[in-house]
Amino acid sequence: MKRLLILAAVLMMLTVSCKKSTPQPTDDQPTPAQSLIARLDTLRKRGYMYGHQDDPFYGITWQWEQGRSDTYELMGDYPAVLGFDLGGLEEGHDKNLDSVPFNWIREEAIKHYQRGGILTFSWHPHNPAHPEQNAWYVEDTTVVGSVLPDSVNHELFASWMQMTADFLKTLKTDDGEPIPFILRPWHEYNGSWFWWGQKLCSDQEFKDFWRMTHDFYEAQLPGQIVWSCSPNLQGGWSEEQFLSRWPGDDIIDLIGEDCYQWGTEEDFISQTSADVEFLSRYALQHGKLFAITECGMQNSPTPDWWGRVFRPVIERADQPCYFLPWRNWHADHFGASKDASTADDFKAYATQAHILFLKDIQ
Ligand code: BMA
Repeated sequence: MKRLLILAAVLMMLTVSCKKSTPQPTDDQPTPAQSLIARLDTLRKRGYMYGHQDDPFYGITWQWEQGRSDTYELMGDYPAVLGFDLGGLEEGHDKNLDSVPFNWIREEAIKHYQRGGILTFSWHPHNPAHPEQNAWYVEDTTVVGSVLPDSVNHELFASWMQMTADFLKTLKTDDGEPIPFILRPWHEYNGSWFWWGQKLCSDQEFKDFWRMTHDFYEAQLPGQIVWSCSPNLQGGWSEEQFLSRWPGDDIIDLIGEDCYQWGTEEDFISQTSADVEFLSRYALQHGKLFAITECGMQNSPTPDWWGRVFRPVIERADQPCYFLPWRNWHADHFGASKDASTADDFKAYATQAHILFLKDIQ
């Protein structure tokens, strides 16, 4: 009898310890998106990361060569954040608007996540009221209104969102876990070069459009998306101006600044500094993250641009998470590369400022 009791006690202990070592999912387990937000929040206290659009597909002097990366060839490491664009999925194309095959995007995105990297997606869909025209077709100011629920182009636009959602659903680990990512739709909305831009819709239409987008994807990919809202360089915001098109604290996780130097260095420095101070402060006060979600200088004619012009600007921000130079497409290159005149300066800046690359966040 005594032996039996001991056996029963041992069995009970084993059952308890088995339960302990296999955590059961509970309602308060964070979603993949919440885990990514927490990770970004932890990382920004250590420094800011380097991101790059289309890094695995082409560089300044090469295109479509598997295994290459301008970032790796200059820095000996990959970007911490990789950016990809979904434009073209809505047309059922195999390649995006920049000729990158979607299957290859999926492959690189999954690979990057599995090696510890962070992903961000943008989407430049065609104009839904003029589907043969691209995202830059701005001759019609009724387009945003026309895709809202019950409006004439809603069904078509919902089918476009569905096609992109179906692609994003294929971002899974080998174990079938959904991969979290940052989604940055309707960016640069304070400019008027996209069909969702400032002069192309009313404040209310824009905010309704954002909320519709958010609610659609959250229903399709619940808890998988970190939402980024990124105005273009404004040159100083008033709170009233900013809030007039702010989609809402309840649906945005990360505020971005898209900022290129097209004009003079002085203007870039003063205007971008004013923006990042305002936006990063708003972000901190409202429990949001902040990043420079697109940036660069076309053709990089100024060899010390990164260290001398860009660095003081990003360092005016309160706890930026990352900066993401745009794609290294021919002469339109914006990011780090050994083939750019900015190579040495970028390397010195990245090293001195302890910018975080992939290995730093793994
Ligand atoms: C723009 C340019 C375009 C490109 C688009 C989406 O800034 O680089 O050539 O098609 O982004 O990547």
